[in-house]
Amino acid sequence: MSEGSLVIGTRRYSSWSLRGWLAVRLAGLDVEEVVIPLSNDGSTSAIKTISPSGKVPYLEHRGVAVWESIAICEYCADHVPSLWPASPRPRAFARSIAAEMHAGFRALRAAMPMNVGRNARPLANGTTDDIDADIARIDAIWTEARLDFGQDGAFLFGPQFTLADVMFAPIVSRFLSYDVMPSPESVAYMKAVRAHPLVDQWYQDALAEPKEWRNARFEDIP
Ligand SMILES: N[C@@H](CCC(=O)N[C@@H](CS)C(=O)NCC(=O)O)C(=O)O
Repeated sequence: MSEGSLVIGTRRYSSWSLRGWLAVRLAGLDVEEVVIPLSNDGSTSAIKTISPSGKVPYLEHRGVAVWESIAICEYCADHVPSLWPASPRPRAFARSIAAEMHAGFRALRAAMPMNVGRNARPLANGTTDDIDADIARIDAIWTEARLDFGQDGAFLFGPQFTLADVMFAPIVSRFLSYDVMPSPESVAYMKAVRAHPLVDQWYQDALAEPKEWRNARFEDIP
């Protein structure tokens, strides 16, 4: 018998669900997964009856309710502290960039919604200054983390896939989908994230979802 449940949205599209799911799986929490197909209008009634915020991911574990992906990350780190880097300086950097991701990059997120079925196809109408600014900032974050903290491994803080990597994994997916090519350092990082076994498992599960769950809001981006 599992110790609770993790409610997520359509894997193909639900970038915040990917974050929550990665954190929960990295922490090894024994929860069953409940997938709710996202509706086309961003207001899925089945989610509203379950999650206090009306959004996914939503975690219930040993009677504790947690929502918001960043809070789920912190809950997982309460159980497995090594999900954050150990030393104060990299840990502060990791927490800062994870929070920056949670709060920001709205232009990029709106223009390039996650769609793991889209492969290296640029936006037909090109990017705007706001989107380019988001891409440049993400490239700078990844490069700084990799050069300052990550040199002994493939991820932002080295060999371990931390909660900072968790928060940026859907951005990697977007860059791959919309053929965004940042610096060579960041491109190497993107390849490492895509090859991570849990990220790959998410892709396989997403690509196996029923076609009826496909959603014009995400599929019809030219
Ligand atoms: N700030 C929230 C964002 C969660 C969010 O917006 N989730 C989307 C799916 S990716 C959602 O539940 N949307 C409601 C819907 O599509 O009905 C978090 O970090 O978890």
